[in-house]
Amino acid sequence: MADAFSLREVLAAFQTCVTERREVLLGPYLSGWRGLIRFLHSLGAIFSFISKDAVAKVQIMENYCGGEQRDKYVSLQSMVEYELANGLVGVQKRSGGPDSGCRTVLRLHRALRWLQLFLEGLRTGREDSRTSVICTDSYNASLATYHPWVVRKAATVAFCALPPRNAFLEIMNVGTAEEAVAMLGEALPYICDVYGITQELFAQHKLLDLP
Ligand code: 1PW
Repeated sequence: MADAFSLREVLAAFQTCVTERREVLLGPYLSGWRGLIRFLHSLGAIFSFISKDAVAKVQIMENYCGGEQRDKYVSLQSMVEYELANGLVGVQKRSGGPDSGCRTVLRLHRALRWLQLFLEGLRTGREDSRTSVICTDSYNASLATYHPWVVRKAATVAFCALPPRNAFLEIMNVGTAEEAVAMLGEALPYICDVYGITQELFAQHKLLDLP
């Protein structure tokens, strides 16, 4: 099965995001997200409300990347510079205008932190640890802060449907559970790196609280 879906390729996309000049390229960033969304779909319909929002956010960004100003949306750095210089980033509450790239990426960025904590928990967890607990803990330590009660509730219910740790590692399609753990050990530093660069960029420009 040459085209079998594997989380290895998805995580590798985050590896190719970062340039020598420490810029984060939007192309591979979004293709990484597309892969994660495919993976979420494979977990079943119960995750569709989670993937739906991610799909919408990725779509907004793909429109920018393919639109008239596409040369401004090559990297996160060029996007931030362009949107700030042109007053496209709303710092007051959402105006009803189009969602900026900055506020949209901020949502994906926060979700990436969750993914990072979750995969790290999975990697270092004991064989008999519960995936749903790892997922809930990592969610509560990250993304949950930004979600209203109903979303938190629905997410926590969905997490209960996650398969046990070893079965989860196997659906990642990387090989045995041990091989999947080894792959996570290689791939996670790249996700950390992308997260860290983005966090610093957004902090520098005071964009971490965009409505
Ligand atoms: C197996 C783990 C995979 C992790 C994939 C991460 C997907 C993250 C999507 C979470 C979406 C939860 C429901 C939607 C909430 C939105 O209100 C919220 N979006 C996010 C990404 O947090 C905020 O977006 P908004 O309303 O300010 O446009």
